[in-house]
Amino acid sequence: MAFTPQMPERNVQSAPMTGSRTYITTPIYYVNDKPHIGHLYTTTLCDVYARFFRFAGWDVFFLTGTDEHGQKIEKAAQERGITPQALADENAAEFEKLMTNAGFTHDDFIRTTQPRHVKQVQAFVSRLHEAGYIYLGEYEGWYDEGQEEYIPENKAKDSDYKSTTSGKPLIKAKEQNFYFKLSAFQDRMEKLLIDQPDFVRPEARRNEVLGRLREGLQDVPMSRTNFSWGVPMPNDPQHVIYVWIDALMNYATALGLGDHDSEEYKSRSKYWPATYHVVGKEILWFHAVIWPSILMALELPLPRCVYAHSFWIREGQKMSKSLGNFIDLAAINQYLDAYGSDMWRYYMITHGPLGATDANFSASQYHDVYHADLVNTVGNCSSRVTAMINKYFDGEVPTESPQGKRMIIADVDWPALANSAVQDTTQAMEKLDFPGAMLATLGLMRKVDGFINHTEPFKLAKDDTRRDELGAILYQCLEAVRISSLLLWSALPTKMEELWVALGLDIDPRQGELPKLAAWGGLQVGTKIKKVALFPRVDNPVEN
Ligand code: ME8
Repeated sequence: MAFTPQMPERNVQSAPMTGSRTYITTPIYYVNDKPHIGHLYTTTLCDVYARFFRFAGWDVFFLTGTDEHGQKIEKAAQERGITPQALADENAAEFEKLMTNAGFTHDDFIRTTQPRHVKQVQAFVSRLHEAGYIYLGEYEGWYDEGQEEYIPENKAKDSDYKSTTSGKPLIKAKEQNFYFKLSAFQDRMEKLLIDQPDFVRPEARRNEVLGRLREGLQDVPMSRTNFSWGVPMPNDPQHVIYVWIDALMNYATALGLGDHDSEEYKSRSKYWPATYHVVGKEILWFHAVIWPSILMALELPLPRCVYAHSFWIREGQKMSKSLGNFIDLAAINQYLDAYGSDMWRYYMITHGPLGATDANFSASQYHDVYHADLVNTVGNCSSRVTAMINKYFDGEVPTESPQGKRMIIADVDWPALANSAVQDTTQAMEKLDFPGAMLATLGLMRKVDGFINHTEPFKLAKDDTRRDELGAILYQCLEAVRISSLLLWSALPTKMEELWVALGLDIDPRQGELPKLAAWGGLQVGTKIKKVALFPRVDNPVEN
């Protein structure tokens, strides 16, 4: 057994939020499968967050990519009679194309077969070895082939010796491996989860991890010898590094943390530690326990939060290849064609499995949410206001301060309302509470609707003596719509940009000026605007 080095206490704490620099990651996706809703889902969550905070002026780094080593890839390539690298190149290109077509704004797309990654993984493993965290041993136990995961006896028994992911029987594995001394981190891991309750979110997931931690950590095999498609162990190339260890390190290698001479290190190491690793619940253990332990062993700071969402399911059933009920790209395209790409993003972030329970993907719910939130709220509110300004003021933005002083109508303090929508949306976004963020913004638009119904500008328009009042009402409505559109942009980029054009606004979100732009009064009096119709009604839900 290797010795148990003592780690300095400081490494137990992950870094606090910086408030102005943030690093968010998706899992890196396996290249043996075709992309599907799950991949798009996690990446959409990260994209909305990344866009919002770039626009808010933060220094953001958003990473996604592909996981290309391991037995599964080797097998899939053999079945097709091609090399694993050829299979990886082909499918990684498909993932990358999808990410680009979906308009995702990742700053890098990492592939684990890239030399930059391989080199750093070997450097990290050498460091772990030198620090005494790796030793040679014999593994005899259960193995989930599909997940490429070693399963402890008690967990295997609980699942009736079947994979909890694929349902396939676990296999008995006996092999000589290098082990990572995970057991050395028992106390520090428990302390981390207790001292920093937000280290794993949502709360229910944290409790699961803590429960399993308390059963005791066992050392884990970290190399394999029965196949060769992987990163060779630096000290013994007969072994390849276990795909999960290789994959987890992507979050650090993309920033060059394993190679201080690299360009990546110079320009990107400032982003470490990650603010969020966003993952699906099935891979939480790797991210919440194995990865932090590796980081502690490497004396690197820990991420601030591992966010493990649940699954999209269909008609109450898990989506799986065997059931053939995956929402695949063909199905997704039907939704995109019928409702547009912004609605896809909106549905993902507001009705997805962000919390501890799975979310049912439903065509009828999709249809209803589109009409309630986008057609009847965002669309209706913007078209009502722009139409009235066109009708009553020839499309020229009127003033809210006809006598040089802002008119207060119906006792509504619009600057305060808008300011709290900005604060509430930002705070919710920071917590990855996307439904909360959308509720705060749509709340502002709903107030505009209520204000119109209450003040009845269409009646005032008939009275020439009340033009000042009419102008002030419409200015306030349009200004609230403008501020809402800034807050909605990260979720609905296409339509909000369309709205900005109609409002004569020249906005480049990459300039990071959201806080300045969101201040009340930014709308210029006299600007020529056009009437908008952003979200057309759709007759019937998609059938599939
Ligand atoms: O696990 N609902 O890759 P993977 C929501 N390579 N999200 C889902 C989903 C569903 N039904 N199905 C999949 C791997 N996902 C490893 C990760 S990271 C260092 C290595 C999403 O291609 C979710 O984010 O199987 C999940 O964690 C991920 O896809 C798994 O992708």
